[in-house]
Amino acid sequence: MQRATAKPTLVLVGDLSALYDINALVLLRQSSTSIVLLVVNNNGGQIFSLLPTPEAERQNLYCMPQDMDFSHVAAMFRLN
Ligand SMILES: Cc1ncc(C[n+]2csc(CCOP(=O)(O)OP(=O)(O)O)c2C)c(N)n1
Repeated sequence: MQRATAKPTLVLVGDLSALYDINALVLLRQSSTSIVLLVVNNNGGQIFSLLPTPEAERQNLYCMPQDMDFSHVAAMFRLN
C-alpha cells in the first residue's frame, strides 16, 4: 500500500503476524516515505479467541504465545 500511494504509512500488526512475516521487514529499507511499524505484542494470536476454538487447547494450539522481545528487530534489519 505504501508503494502504491507513496504516502507516509502507519502499519499495525500483531506479534504473531510480525514473527510469521519478519523477513518482509527488509522491504521497509526500500521505502520512499516514512513508515512506522507498530507491533502489538500481546503474546499470541488473540484473533483465535474470537472463533469457536476449544478452550482447553486454545492457548497451545491457536493463540500460541511465543514470548517475543522485538526490541532488537529494527537494528537487525538496519531500520530506525
Ligand atoms: C500477511 C499474513 N501473514 C500471515 C497470516 C496468517 N495469520 C493469520 S492470523 C495470524 C496470527 C494473528 O496473531 P497476531 O498477529 O498476534 O494478532 P492478534 O490476533 O493478536 O490480533 C497469522 C500469522 C496472514 N493472515 N496474513
